[in-house]
Amino acid sequence: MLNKNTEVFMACEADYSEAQTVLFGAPFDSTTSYRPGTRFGSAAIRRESYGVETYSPYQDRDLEEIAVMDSGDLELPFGDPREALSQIEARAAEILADGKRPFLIGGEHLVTLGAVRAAARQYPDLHIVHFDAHADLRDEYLGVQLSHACVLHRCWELVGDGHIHQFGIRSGIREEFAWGAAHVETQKFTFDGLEALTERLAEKPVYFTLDLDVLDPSVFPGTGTPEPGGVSFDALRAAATLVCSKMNVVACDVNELSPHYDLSGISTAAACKIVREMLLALQ
Ligand SMILES: [Mn+2]
Repeated sequence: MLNKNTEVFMACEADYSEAQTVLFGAPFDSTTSYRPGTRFGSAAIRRESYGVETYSPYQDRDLEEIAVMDSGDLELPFGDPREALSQIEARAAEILADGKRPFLIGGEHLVTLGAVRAAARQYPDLHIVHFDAHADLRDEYLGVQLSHACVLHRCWELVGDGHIHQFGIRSGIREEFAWGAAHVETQKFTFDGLEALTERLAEKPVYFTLDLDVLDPSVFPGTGTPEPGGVSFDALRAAATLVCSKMNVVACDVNELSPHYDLSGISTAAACKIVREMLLALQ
């Protein structure tokens, strides 16, 4: 008997009823400030996942042994961030309401705001752990508030002071860092302090947002705003595993892969491997 060709992230074939984590893609890049292309990120990650193993030698766990569902990509309207965000919010809210964990794959970083809106409504004491090269704390960029350059400022409006914890940040304007010093916690350049944060947040509900451009462009050139001086793949893998295994991550996302800027495919492979490690650590 022949079966329909329905592509999912490798081994993420659980039924919705049994899945604890539910993947969905948001192929949206309308506010990207420099080089667009992240709309192709989620599909590339899904397709290229078959190039890496389901088994993790780091964690001695296998995706075949856990229940994850891949619910596919949303069909988002390009050029309308408000409508796109409301569709992302609705999908995340549905998954959260069913007692499951949404795992969003971008798309540009603005997509995070949709999922954070849903998570903050369900968990009023929500904390956000944010890995990125960029502070993303501007109030507006070129006169626009719904921009990927402003996404963490928009999230701050939902979760408040002291609830955003940034790591790896190495780019922004002076005013962003000054504003951030009063409202969020920012660890520049590294993941120093992450282990202490896992203890401080203990059982607090956490939204984990991972902008892959926190990686050095030498290992992750496939992104719209590459920023030299980033962390190594292994440092990111260890840090993301720590967050997902030690914190109470109620929702998360991986964003800003722009696969066409890296014809070697290494960036997409790195993204696939990080998603695998996160899925395994979340269980
Ligand atoms: Mn970034």
